[in-house]
Amino acid sequence: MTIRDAEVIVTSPDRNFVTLKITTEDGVTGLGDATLNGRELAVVAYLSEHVVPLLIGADEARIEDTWQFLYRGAYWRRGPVTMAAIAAVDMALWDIKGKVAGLPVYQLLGGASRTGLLAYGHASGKELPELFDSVRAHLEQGYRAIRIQTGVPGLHAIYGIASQSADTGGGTARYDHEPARRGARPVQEDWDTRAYLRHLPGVFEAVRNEFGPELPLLHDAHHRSTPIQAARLGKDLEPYDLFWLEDCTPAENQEALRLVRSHTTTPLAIGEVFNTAWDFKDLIRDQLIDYVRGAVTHMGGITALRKTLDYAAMYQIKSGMHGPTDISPVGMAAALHLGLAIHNFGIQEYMKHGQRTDEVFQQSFTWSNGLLHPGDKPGLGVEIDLEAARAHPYERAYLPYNRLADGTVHDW
Ligand code: EZ4
Ligand code: CO
Repeated sequence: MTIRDAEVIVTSPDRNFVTLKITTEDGVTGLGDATLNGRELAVVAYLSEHVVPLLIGADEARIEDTWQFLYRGAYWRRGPVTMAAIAAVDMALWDIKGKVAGLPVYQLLGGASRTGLLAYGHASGKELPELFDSVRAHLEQGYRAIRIQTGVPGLHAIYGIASQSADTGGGTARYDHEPARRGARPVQEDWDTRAYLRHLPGVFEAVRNEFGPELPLLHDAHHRSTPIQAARLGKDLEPYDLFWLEDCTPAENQEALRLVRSHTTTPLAIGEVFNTAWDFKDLIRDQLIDYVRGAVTHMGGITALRKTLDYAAMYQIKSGMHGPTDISPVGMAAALHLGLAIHNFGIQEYMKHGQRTDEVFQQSFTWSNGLLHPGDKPGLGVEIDLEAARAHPYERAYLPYNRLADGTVHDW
């Protein structure tokens, strides 16, 4: 068989998604997620102009070779746009291989290492009562692990706090946070790290008092602290036994994690903005992190993230794959197949997509008793309804950004 066609599909049911659909001469189709939140059309251009022409006539069975050809052959390596494009091709080829074999992708990766994947959801609230309601709502939905984000006194709009009036497709309020907003310009939010550091430990104390010691709790610091501030945060949160503290410092300066690590035993997770194994290499080798946050969609696909996670396994470092709603149902399915197969699975981030998204993408993964499972359909188990996709054309959307009180742009 060879590849007959490759189509780049842009759709915006609840938010923008970029999907690659590869079709073989025998009519087998495979899907890959290429969504890069807020910069979607850059990946569309990379795929359409530079990758699709190379795929036509290629052998879809050669997944590793295609990955190496697209990565090394371009000369210009790494970067979120390139790696999201390669990821989409890689996922689509695994989807095809599964369909040809009549097996779900996790079987091709070695079979299930567990019965299901522990998932965490996003609880948030500006004040404690709203936060507690949000935690309760997540527990009722079956979540067994919960990320806690909260308002900070004096700050008007900050990361991770849901707008409960947001209509996300089902028409119902939701407590989790989707940061991208449609519009001509990014929304501006506020930040003050000292106010945050004073406030957050008390929030975790209140949550522990209300919900007890067992519930795994997570927190995303979203790259906002300096190394010494992050060290203090990790130390101050130790009594509340976090599952992890995520992205405590900006990702570029990896040495920062050494300083944080020397001060705290709070487990550290990092890497949702990383895009290759090399971004993780030193952090893994020096045991400066506990969880790899890379997404299949942003790390160059199943092929590349598998290698990174196998390396991490040698150091008892586990997966914590990025799974917000800007990972499409296709990217989520790829994460679930990989997570089910590897031994060093840690936890999977899981925010439910809205109803419109579920109409465009027919998914076969299941969610019960707090555990996700990719299902047993051949391939990734996701199909796209092209007519439904066409009904939701692209709309420009941006992630927000931050300014301090004096107007300085701060890390987001
Ligand atoms: O801000 O997915 O852990 N999850 C996160 C997300 C990210 C968005 C960026 O595209 O940090 O909410
Ligand atoms: Co994050």
